[in-house]
Amino acid sequence: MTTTVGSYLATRFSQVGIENHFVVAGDYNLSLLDKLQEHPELEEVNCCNELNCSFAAEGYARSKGVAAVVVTFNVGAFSAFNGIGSSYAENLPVILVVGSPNTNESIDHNLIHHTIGTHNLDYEFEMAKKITCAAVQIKHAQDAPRLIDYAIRKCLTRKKPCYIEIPTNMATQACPAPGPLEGLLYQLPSEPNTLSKAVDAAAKLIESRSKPTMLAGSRLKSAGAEESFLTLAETLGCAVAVMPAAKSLFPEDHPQYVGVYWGNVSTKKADAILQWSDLTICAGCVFTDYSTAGWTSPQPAAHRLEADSDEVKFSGHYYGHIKLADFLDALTKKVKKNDKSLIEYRRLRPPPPLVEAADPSAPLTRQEMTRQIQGLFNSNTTFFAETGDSWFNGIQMDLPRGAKFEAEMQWGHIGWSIPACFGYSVGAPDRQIVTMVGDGSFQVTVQEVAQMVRLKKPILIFLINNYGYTIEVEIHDGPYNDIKNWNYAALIEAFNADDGHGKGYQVKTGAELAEAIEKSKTNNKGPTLIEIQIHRDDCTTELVTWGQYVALANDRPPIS
Ligand code: TPP
Repeated sequence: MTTTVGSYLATRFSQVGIENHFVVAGDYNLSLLDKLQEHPELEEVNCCNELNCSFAAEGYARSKGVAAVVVTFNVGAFSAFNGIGSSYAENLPVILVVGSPNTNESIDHNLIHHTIGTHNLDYEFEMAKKITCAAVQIKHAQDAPRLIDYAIRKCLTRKKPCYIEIPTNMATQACPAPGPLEGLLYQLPSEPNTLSKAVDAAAKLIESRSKPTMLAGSRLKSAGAEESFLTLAETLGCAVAVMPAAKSLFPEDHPQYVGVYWGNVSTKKADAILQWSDLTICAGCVFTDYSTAGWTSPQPAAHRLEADSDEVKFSGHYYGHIKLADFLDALTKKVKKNDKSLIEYRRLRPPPPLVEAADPSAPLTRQEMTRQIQGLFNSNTTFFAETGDSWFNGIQMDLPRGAKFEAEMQWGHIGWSIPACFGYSVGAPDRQIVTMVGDGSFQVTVQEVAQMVRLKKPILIFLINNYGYTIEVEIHDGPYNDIKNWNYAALIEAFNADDGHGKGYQVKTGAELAEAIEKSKTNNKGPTLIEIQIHRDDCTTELVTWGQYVALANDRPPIS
């Protein structure tokens, strides 16, 4: 049986669960886009530019587990590389497909458009190899099944992006038809002997310590180990914290939950109990300058048992080829209850802060704004927190069970949240999406609000207009942190044009914010943007503290 290269790719997309592919058209990918469109279960989603397109796919992968983005050679792909970097950093399987020049161009030694004007056209492929887990170029149609399957298999199993370059004259060429899907999804299981040795040694270590705790990291999600983590936690009965990028991966209403561990900007005194503990079982944790508040809070290595996606390590031990969920499940069967850290935490737990409603007619403050936004959350909410003070505002909010928190803390590209929440909503149309984004970030990717209007996405955007790059002000201030003010709410009318249903409101008091939120609830045919104007210096104290430590880490002189 034969098919075409384009249809082969379409079938594979559909088989792995992709229902929408994010695209920006260009002459090198048009025949491929036609082939993808022919597939009855695939729907194309157009984006305004390739940067946004790659972030939209990144967001879709957050809700659907996998995504695809299709762009054109060089001019499109170079912009998309930024979102692909994000997918790599954030452990998201995104398939980047690039339509490239006709295969005869290289043979004929021609110079062609959308290139840097050299005869060698392999440089994009070489660049892609550095930021994906698999990069392939399809130069002969007969090779397409092997190369496409190789790239997608790697992408799915490693939870990292891949790159597939398809020349413009290749999409319509005949190639063998796709084989069974199982061949694409097959993964090597944990190595049983190593698993058993790792679990024995880990159980012994836990038994030897008197006050263990647990810490969830962001890779818990990509490893599909959230349930296993929860079961181990309930068996141990100890205090459980999450890292900032892992917020919502452990239920916040759970009696063992002790808050977000983020060094000296932790919530609910999670830092006090983790530092008191003599062993923390870290699952899927990523320790960086940001997540350790400028290296001020790493726990001593002797107090850590680190279990990652496919390895386990702790003092004097290293075990590879072990899946995180397998390790946690097997460990659950070996450990005994030890709730000392939880009992101690209950002694030092701070009382919940009493946040009272502000005077409705007073100028709006950050605190009043977060109080009102918190009131919107339910078990169906996904909250997007953009890089900036939105991280700290978001981290401090309490999420009901089922609510999800999304942030891009490893890559940290300002502007990510707007296209990412759009892509996420395409993948999860029934979730209530609430996004908090600063004015500086919003200016980077604002165009994608137009796609929310086009697809009638009822996304609620809180745009925090504090007149500048406040997070940068706290890290290292200068005139470069000032930005041009915009009438953000008015932009929605421009995006609506003749047929849109987006709404934009500008609010300066608590009463105005409450009214705008109420109005947003009646708008289910498009996005609602609420521009919240607050004072330039009205930010979280945590941002200031964290900013100072990160600045100190950045400014360390070279070691001579
Ligand atoms: N460029 C990119 C693409 N990403 C970045 N993270 C930066 C620059 C550096 N940066 C980090 S935060 C930030 C900048 C410029 C400012 C964010 O400002 P805003 O969105 O207004 O949020 P606020 O700090 O005011 O909460």
